[in-house]
Amino acid sequence: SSPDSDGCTPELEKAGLLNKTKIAEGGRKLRKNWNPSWVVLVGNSLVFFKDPKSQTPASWKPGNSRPESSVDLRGAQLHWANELSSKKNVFKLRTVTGNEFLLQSETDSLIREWYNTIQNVIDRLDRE
Ligand code: I3P
Repeated sequence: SSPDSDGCTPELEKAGLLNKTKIAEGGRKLRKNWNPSWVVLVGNSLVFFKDPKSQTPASWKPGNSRPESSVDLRGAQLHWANELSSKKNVFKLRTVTGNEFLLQSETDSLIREWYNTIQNVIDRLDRE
C-alpha cells in the first residue's frame, strides 16, 4: 500500500528553488530582502526552507532543515506582480493575515508552473 493509504499525510505537490522576499507582515510594509529559498507545497501550505546551497558547510546542521516559515494558502491571493520588482517573473502571494511575499525565478516555465500549482490549491480550498 502507499505510504499515505490512511489519507492523513498531506500530499507533496511541488518542491523547488525560488527567489523569495517578504514585503509585508500583517499589512505592515517590510524592506525587501531577496534570498534563494527551497519552497515546498504540501497540503494547504507553502513551506520555506533556507537554501542549503547558500549556507557554508560549517553552518549546516541537521536542525537547519526545519522550515524557516510556512504560509497557509486558505483564502490567500496570488497575482503576477512584475511592477513590484526590477526582476522578471515575479508574483505576489498575500495571506489572509496580511503577510505578503514575492516569489521569482529566472526560468519562465518554472515560475508559471509554480503560479498555476499554487492557484489550483487556493481554488480547491475556496471550494471547500
Ligand atoms: C533594494 C534591493 C532590492 C530591490 C529594491 C531595492 O535595495 O536592491 O533588490 O528590489 O527595489 O530598494 P536595498 O538592498 O538597499 O534595500 P527588486 O530587486 O525587486 O527590484 P524597490 O525599492 O524598488 O522595491
